[in-house]
Amino acid sequence: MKAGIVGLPNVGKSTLFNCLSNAKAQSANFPFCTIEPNVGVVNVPDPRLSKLEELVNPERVVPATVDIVDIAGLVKGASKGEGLGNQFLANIRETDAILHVLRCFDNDNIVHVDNSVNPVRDKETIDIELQLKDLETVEKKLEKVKKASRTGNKDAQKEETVLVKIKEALEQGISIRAIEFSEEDYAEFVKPLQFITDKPVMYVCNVDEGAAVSGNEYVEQVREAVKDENAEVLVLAVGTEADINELDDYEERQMFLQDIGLDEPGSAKLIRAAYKLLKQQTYFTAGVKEVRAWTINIGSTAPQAAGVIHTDFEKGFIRAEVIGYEDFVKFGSEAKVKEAGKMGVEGKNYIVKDGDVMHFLFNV
Ligand SMILES: Nc1nc2c(ncn2[C@@H]2O[C@H](COP(=O)(O)OP(=O)(O)OP(=O)(O)O)[C@@H](O)[C@H]2O)c(=O)[nH]1
Ligand SMILES: [Mg+2]
Repeated sequence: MKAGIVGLPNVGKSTLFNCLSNAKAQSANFPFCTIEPNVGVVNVPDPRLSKLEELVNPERVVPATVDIVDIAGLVKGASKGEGLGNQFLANIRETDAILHVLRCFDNDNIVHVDNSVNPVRDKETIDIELQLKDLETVEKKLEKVKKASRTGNKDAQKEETVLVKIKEALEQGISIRAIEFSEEDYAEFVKPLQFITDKPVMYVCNVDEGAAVSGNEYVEQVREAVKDENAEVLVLAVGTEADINELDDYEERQMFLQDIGLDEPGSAKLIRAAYKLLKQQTYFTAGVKEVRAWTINIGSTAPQAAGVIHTDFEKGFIRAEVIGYEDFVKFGSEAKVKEAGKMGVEGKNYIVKDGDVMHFLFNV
């Protein structure tokens, strides 16, 4: 699972990527600086992990990670090959969620491809290109389905109805994620087409230092424009955070953050939000050798969770010993939780909860 950073050229996507990842992407003040996507494996900051470390005192601690991809900027006409065109659209299609970066800062020295700062217009420009690309996909599919549907094929007729609904919505500038489908229709006809505007989205407003805490007028405009989308809007002073990141010393970085009014980097919030957007959650293993955060899809069963550690754990799954994170902290150790009778023993149908501390028993 990976989240892609998407937006107009020169709005700060690669600068943001560099705040998140140790893999350094090239960033510069000219449009289309990025061509090939930059991929980074980013640690997910999780205060629970530090707490478990404190309690267990393990040899090492391994955080959860999320993959973030920095993608080339896109411009009006991209769906028809303008700018870097179709190539970057393919890069977006390969992601599972979109982090849409909007320029919300004034600065005459930083080129804006449309010559003025207007995040709502910019968002629409991007949306339209993505919608046009999806329109192309749905029209191609519709052509095939119509042939089958004319011969009286019932399934094809059902599919045609769904595809027409999608086509009409896209033509009105509505993204596919906003359309309602029945569960079966969605699974059978919509999901396999991997539409770009069906991917979950989050907006990242790139502001200047002074607006890092409470945003600015541009951010308000964005909030107003997306209020019906049920999408998160995150405010981040990308340029400032990139500068802070350059500092080697942790204390010094904290001091700078406090100076601009933050207790943790906005990029940490963004990583956690991206993780959630990808519908990922964490369970922990807490042994003296290693305290570790493991990533699973929300809704995973205990055997599926075990399978993330090793496929044998899933195949040979017998049962799981489960301690809720809050209980682990409250009682302070696995032994004390057991003593208090708060450790669960769960079978193969158990749905893992976020923060569960787990121990698997299995056959090989
Ligand atoms: N003042 C200011 N400049 C910024 C900020 N974020 C990025 N920049 C500058 O804007 C320019 C473009 O940043 P990039 O991160 O390369 O932009 P991009 O979106 O990756 O651009 P493309 O790869 O060309 O699509 C660089 O000169 C950055 O230093 C910001 O928050 N404030
Ligand atoms: Mg870039």
